Amino acid sequence: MKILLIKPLYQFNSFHPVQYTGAEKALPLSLAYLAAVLERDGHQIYVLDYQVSNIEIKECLNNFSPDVVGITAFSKEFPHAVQLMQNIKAYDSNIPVIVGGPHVNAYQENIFKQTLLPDFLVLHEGEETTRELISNVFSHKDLSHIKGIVYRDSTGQIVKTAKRPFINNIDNLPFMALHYFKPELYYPNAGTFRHLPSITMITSRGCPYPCIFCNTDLFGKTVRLRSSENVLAEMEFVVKQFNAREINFCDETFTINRNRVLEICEGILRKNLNIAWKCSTRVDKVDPELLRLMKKSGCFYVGYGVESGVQKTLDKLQKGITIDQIKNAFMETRKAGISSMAYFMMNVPGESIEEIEKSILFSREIKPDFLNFELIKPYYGTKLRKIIENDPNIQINEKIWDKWEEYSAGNHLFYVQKGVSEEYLLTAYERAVKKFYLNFNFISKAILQLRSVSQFNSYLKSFFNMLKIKVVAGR
Ligand code: B12
Ligand code: SF4
Repeated sequence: MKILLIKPLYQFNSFHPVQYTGAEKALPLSLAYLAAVLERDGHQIYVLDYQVSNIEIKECLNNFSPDVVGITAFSKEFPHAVQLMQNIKAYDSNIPVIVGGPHVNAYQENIFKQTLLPDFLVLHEGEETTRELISNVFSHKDLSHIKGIVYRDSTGQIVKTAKRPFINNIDNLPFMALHYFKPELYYPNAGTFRHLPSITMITSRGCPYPCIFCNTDLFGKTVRLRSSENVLAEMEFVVKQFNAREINFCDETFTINRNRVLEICEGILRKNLNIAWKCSTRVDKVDPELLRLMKKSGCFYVGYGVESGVQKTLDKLQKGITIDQIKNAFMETRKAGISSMAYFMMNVPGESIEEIEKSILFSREIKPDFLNFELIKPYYGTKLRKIIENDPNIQINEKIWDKWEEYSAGNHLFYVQKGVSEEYLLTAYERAVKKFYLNFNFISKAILQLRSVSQFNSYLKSFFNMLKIKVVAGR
C-alpha cells in the first residue's frame, strides 16, 4: 500500500527568545518510527514534512497517489492539519486519513467536536495500532477489535476501542527510517548545537512525574527504556549512514536511569564514536560523577526544567525538586564544563509579582548559559488547565484559549490573575529574556564557544530576531 505521512506546519505569530529566534526544525520522530514499521511490512512510504518542504498537498497527492494518509500533530499544528485534511478530502474523499500525536491524544473522541474530517484517530503509541489499522482499513470488516483507535462507524456513531497496552520492550522497535528525510535540513535552536548534521534520537517512553503543566498520558507513567546497547547501535547507525556529527537526545529525562547513562557514555568512548551530544533532564537526576563522564563522552549541553526560583511555586507545579537541587545541578554542570539551559515558567497560578521578580533574580544567580522564560501555556489535558478554569481570581483570555495555533513556542498571554497586571507581565517577560541575551557576558561567551560556521549563522539570525521580541497579549 502507498502511505503518505505528513507533518503539518504552524505559523509563528509571535517571538520566543530561543525557540523562535533559532527557528529550530526538529525531525518528526513520530513519522520516522511509523515509516520504519510500515516499511518493514512492505508498504511504500512518502514523508511530507511542511517544516522543510513547500510542496502543495495536491501536487503531492497527484505525484504519489497514496492509498492512505497519516498526519501527526502537536496542538499548534492541528489547524494546519485540518486545512490539509480539507484539501485531501476535496481531492478524493475516499482516501482514508489517520491522525495521531499529542493533540488528538489529549482530546481523544472529542476531536470530532472540532472537525469531522479524520477517518481514524490513533491514540497513544502508534506503531502496532497503525500496522493493524492499515492492514484492515479496506477490508469492510468491523474494526472495533483494533485497540487504540477512534473512528466513526457506517452509521456515523463514534467508536472508541479498548486501550492498547504499551510496548513493553521498546528495543524491539526498528531504528528511525531516516532515509525518508533529509537530516541535513533539520537543526536545533540557535546556539544549542555545535555541528551539523545534528540528529534527533529518543531513547525512552513514559514519565512517572506528576508536573501539573504537562500531559504524560501519551506514553504513560511507566518509564520504558531502550537498552544502552540498542541506543549505541542506533548512534553508530546515524553516524555511519547519515554522517551525524551531533546527537540531540530528546527524552524528557535522559538521565532518569543513571546506570544506563553511564553505560551509554562508556560505550561512546569504547566505540570511539567521537560525537558531540546534548540532552535534557531533571536537576535531581544528575551528580558530579555522572556529569563528568557525560562531558568526557561528548556531552556539551544539558537542558533543565527549572520552572521557578521559589519553592512554593515549584510545589504548586508538583515539580518535585528543591531550590538547592537546582543550584547544585547548575553548579556541577558548569564545573563539568557542560553548557546549561534553564527553562523557567512565568505567570503560574497564584504567583505574585514579588515571586516572579524572585524567579528572574534566581535565573541570573544559577548562571545558566541559556535561559528560557515561558508564559505558561495551559495545554488541554493538563491539571493546570483545569485549575485555571476553576480559579475565580483568574481571567482567561477567551480569544486564544481554544486557538490551538497559539499553543506554540510563541509568547502569548493566555490569562491574567488578580494582582498581576497584563502590563507588568509583558514587560517582566521581555526583561527576563532580552536582558539575558543582549548582554556582553552572553555575547562574549557565545563568541568563545563558536565551533562552526552554521553555529555562527544561527547566532547571527537569533541576534537580529532577539531585537524584535515582544509579548503578544492576544487581542
Ligand atoms: C521530543 C519533544 C520535543 C522536541 C522535538 C519536537 C518535534 N517537532 O518532533 C523539541 C525539543 C523540539 C520539542 C519542542 C516543543 N515541544 Co515537545 N516534546 C517532545 C517529547 C519529549 C517527545 C516527542 C517525541 O518525539 N516522541 C517520540 C515519538 C516517536 O513519539 P510521538 O511523536 O508521540 O509519536 C507517537 C504517537 O504519538 C503516535 N503518533 C504520532 N503521530 C502520529 C501520526 C499518525 C498518522 C499515527 C497513526 C500515529 C501517530 O505514534 C508515534 C509512535 O508511537 C514530547 C513528550 C512526549 N513524550 O510525547 C513533548 C511534547 C510533544 N512537546 C510538547 C510541547 C508543548 C512542545 C513545545 C510547544 C514547547 C514550547 N512551549 O516551546 C515545543 C514546540 C517547538 C517545536 N518547534 O516543535 C507537548 C505537546 C503538547 C501538545 N498538546 O501539543 C509534549 C507532548 C510535552 C507534554 N507532555 O506536554 N518537543
Ligand atoms: S515536565 Fe518533565 S518530569 Fe514533569 S511530567 Fe512532564 S515530562 Fe515528566
